[in-house]
Amino acid sequence: MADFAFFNKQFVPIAEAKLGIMTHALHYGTACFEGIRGNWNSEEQQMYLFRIRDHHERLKKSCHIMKIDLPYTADELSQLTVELAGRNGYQEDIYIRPLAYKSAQAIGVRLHNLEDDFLMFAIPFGPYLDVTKGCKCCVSTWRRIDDNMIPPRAKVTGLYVNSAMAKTEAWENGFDEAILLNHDGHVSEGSGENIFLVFEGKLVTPPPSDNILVGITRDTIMKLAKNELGIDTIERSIGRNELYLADECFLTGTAAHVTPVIEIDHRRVGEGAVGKITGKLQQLYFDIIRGKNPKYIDWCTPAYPSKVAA
Ligand code: PY5
Repeated sequence: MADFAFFNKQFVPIAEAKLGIMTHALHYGTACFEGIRGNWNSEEQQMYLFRIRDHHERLKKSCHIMKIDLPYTADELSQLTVELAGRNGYQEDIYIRPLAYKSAQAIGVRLHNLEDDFLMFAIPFGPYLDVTKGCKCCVSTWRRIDDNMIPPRAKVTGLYVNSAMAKTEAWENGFDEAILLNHDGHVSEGSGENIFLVFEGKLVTPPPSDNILVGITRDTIMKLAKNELGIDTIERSIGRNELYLADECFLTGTAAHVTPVIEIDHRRVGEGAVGKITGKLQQLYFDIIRGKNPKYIDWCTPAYPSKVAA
């Protein structure tokens, strides 16, 4: 079966979806994207797309900030996502990438007076970081970009140069992931993940004002911690030293799921293994994203509706 992409307002074989070399977004990073997971449930032979409407609502907000005209509602985008996954028919975990971009074949740094377009494709996608053993992080020498440079709340492609700088520096120095501080020196987030610390049984995570992307997984974890474990999350600025003193630490993101952090800057976090609260949240999260917890089934959209049990 050919893999399909949504491109130029229609579904086409992915090999036929090609962009011109003058595309504005390629030159200036003028595009907004999302990452959405489809999680394969082998018992049900079903693919569950996680929180698709929330992802598309965030995409709409990113486009608003970037003056990209995206002529679909969040519901229409969700419908297109289900259709894309259905046409591809994968029977394994996938990652869906919607991208709204300045499609004009034009030179000139600006946001105004340029055509926009939207594309979307899906690829098989396993774990992004080691969710079992956990990962080793460093504090990056690169600072998280400020709201007055490129709004971090928007998932703008150009913004990801900042993440790529930090990620590669971390990797070249033998770490799995980077933790970026903002301009005030407060902990902001990972290169592609939000960060949580555990102190005395409570969760602590940086507020949106510390230049984070307001993650959908972050929101999921805050709700699960509260509803299922009775644990509150405190949103407050975090100092670098707290990274070293936390009882537990984990990263959250669509790609990263819930990834335990076992070491930061060559210092053990807690016991240097997956923490108790981290482990519980991880288990809850993995069941929910595969549609195995009826209480949270509204977050999961089946990609193969014909297989939904009557
Ligand atoms: N922070 C940044 C900078 C991110 O890129 C992401 C997601 C998150 C936080 C977490 O957001 P959410 O929980 O809504 O996914 N990053 C993308 C992802 O699909 C790309 C990562 C390589 O996970």
